[in-house]
Parts: sequence; structure tokens; C-alpha cells
Amino acid sequence: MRKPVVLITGAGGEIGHGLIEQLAADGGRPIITLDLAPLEPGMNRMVAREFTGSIMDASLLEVIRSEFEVDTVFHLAALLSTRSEFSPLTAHEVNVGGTLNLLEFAQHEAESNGRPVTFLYPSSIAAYGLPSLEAKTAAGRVKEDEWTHPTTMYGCNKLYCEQLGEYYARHYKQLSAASLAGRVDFRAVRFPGLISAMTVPSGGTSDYAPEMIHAAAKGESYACFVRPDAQIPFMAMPDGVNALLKLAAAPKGALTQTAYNLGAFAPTADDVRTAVVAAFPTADITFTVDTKRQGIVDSWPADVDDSAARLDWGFAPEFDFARAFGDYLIPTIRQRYEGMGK
Ligand code: AKB
Repeated sequence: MRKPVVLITGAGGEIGHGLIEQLAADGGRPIITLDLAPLEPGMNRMVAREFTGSIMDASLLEVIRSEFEVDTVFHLAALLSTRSEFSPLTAHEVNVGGTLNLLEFAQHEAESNGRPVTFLYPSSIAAYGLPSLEAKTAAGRVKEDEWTHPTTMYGCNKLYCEQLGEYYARHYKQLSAASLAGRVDFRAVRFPGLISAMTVPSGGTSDYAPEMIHAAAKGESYACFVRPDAQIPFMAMPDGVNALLKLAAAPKGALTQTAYNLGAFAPTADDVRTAVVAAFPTADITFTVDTKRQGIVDSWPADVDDSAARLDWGFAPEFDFARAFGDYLIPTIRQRYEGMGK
């Protein structure tokens, strides 16, 4: 009998890093990973097997299926919003084509093993598109089904993949004689901007907040590319990882929707700057607005209504703005860069 394993795609990225550590510490199912690049030394010791390759490589996915019984997928691999605007076709191929490959993988795995595969999908606030700053201010905390008219390729990809996941979960091959839907137990969260003390993101538009903090800790100057009053929701990485794990463990019957908003705090760029300068008084942070990237941030909501996640599966972030900075970001980042001699 093969032991069930957890598959993490894009495992070497920001979320994968924290997720592998937490799953390994929990000591549950063995972890297997798939990423374009090898995992960092240290991370690879926490996983049972590491595959280096692409989610676009169907034959590699077949190899994984033949060697392992996967019962949970965390499909993290994606091109983020800024990078996707420079290469929209590649973004579509990776973000949509790659997700479709993984959904097919999960469907086949569930059919051959005779039990559903839980499929966790990190969607994003990029799935929203507010047409103007006036609309953004008036909208306040948006609900999952409001303002879903994304302006970015990444946002379009995320919203469509949420719908693809729902198709596999509820309607897959609905005209076939035998019912095949429901084998993929698809669950998505719409992440706000994530801020990790351990890694600096790349290719995203919410990157200004983490970049500001990491630059200050390293003693480097930083020119923030959005206006001081730019506002979107953010979350500390440990809360993001815990949310994925909590949603994965939630009883299916408790879930009333496939995609859930998650929020924690919604500072302006200037609020972030103020908190960073309080911790690093010599920080040199200025604002040089990139109007195009600003436009993307302006199209995302100032905050989200995450009451469905709180109600259905007990989402409860540990870190508000003060705690995220005081208890997690500043002490961990300080220690990290001091240890590295900056
Ligand atoms: C990005 O900026 O691309 C992401 C996101 C908000 O989904 N971090």
C-alpha cells in the first residue's frame, strides 16, 4: 500500500517556504514538491521527494502519479501580477494552463485511488477590479461576488481558475453516464498582499510593503512605487500559511463557497512607512510613483469582507497591523539580517 502524500507546486516560493516548515513540523503526511528550481538547502531535508520541473510538463506529472498517491495538492506555482503584465501569454499558459494540468492530475488521482483529492488554490485580491478611486472608496470592504472585473492578466487568470476549480468540484463531465464531479475537492482563498519576514517577493504589485521593510532592515534606501495613500489589505505570512492549512482541514460540509476572502489589516503605504521608520529610525524611504503599477493597486479593494471564512471554517488571523510589525516582522527580520551581517 502506498502512503498518501501532499504535493506542493511552486514549493520554493514565498508561501511554499512557510508551508513546508509548518507541514513538516506538524508531522502529518509526507511532502513531495514540484518547482522549476531546486529547493533551498535545509528545505529539501523536510520533504520526502523533490521534483525539479514544470507544471506544464504532463509527462512529469504522470511520473509523480505513478510513484505517489497524492491526496492533497497545494497548487502555489504562478507568475505574479507585475511579471504577468510583461508576458501575458506566458502568464496565461502558466497560471491557467498549469492549473488545468494540476486539476486534471487531481481528477485522475482521485478516480484511480477511489477518494477525493483536496485541492488548495491561492487566489488573490487581484481577482477584483474597481473602476475608479471613487468606486474603491465607496466600496469599502468588498464581498467575494462584488467587483470581480479584474484589469490584470494575473487577476483574470486567478478568477477564471477559481471557476475552473468549481467546475471540477461540481460539474465535471456533467453529461457522462457516471457522475465524475466532486472527486476534486477544490478550495480557494483570495489572499491579500502577503508579507514574510523570511523572503522578499518578486514579480508582484503588492511587493512595495515587504520591499520597504526588508530594505530598511538591510540599511538600503527604498523608493516606494505607489502613493502614500495607496491602500490594499495585507497579511503576515504565518497567518496565510495557517489559513491554507485550516481550510484544508475544514469539514467539507461546513464550506458554503469555493473561494474565500482573507483579510488581516489594511494599511496605507504611508502607514507601512511610519511603522518601518519607528523600528529603523535611519530608514531612507521615499515615494516615486509608478503611475502604471499605482493603477493596478488602485483597482484592488482597500479592504475585504472575510466574514464567510471566519464563519465557515474559523479563519482568525493572529496578527493585526501592530502585532504583525511588533511581534513578527521587525524582530524576525532584524535577527535575520543581523545574522547575515546585513
Ligand atoms: C501580487 O501583487 O501579484 C500578489 C497578489 C496581491 O496577489 N502578491
